[in-house]
Amino acid sequence: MKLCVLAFVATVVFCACPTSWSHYGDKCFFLSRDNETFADSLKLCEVIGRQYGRSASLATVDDAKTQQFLANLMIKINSIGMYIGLNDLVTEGEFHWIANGKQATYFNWGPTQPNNRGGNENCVAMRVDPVIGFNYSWTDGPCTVPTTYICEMVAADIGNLLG
Ligand SMILES: *[C@@H]1O[C@H](CO)[C@@H](O)[C@H](O)[C@H]1NC(C)=O
Ligand SMILES: *[C@@H]1O[C@H](CO)[C@@H](O)[C@H](O)[C@H]1NC(C)=O
Ligand SMILES: [Ca+2]
Repeated sequence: MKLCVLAFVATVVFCACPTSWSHYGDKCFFLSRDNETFADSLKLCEVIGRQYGRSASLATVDDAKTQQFLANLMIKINSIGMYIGLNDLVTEGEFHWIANGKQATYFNWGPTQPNNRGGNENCVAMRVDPVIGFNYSWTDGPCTVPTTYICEMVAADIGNLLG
């Protein structure tokens, strides 16, 4: 659902989220088409956010409803893998959300994940691979593998615009 306010005087439409972003809760989400490393994904989210004067990051998926919302967006574009903002780059096995620094409490790991394979898997993606049981569930992978990614930023407060 797109939440917009039409200001008749100026005939300008203010939307909670820009075109091509999806509104959920108090956030806007964007699914990339380009494949980037985890670090470049984060940088590009930040760059895109600045273009809207907002602070953007890689997506925080901290409950089952957000997981479901993002899975449904991935279905629409036939995506089979996207970085989210979860990583254990600082301390092995301790997963933090990059947007707010908080340690994760909700997880949706796929089978045998996270396994830190080769001692080198610190960045998390939502993955689809029915053969091995991944249904938008999470895998830790090497941060250098280029993958599409999901950005988030705060939705504009339409309530404030209305006064
Ligand atoms: C991104 O990677 C996927 C999987 O390897 C590939 O199918 C897709 O074409 C790539 N997208 C772009 C824009 O290069
Ligand atoms: C896979 O996930 C999607 C999105 O959450 C859901 O609609 C579908 O029922 C799931 N499929 C299986 C086999 O669990
Ligand atoms: Ca790891």
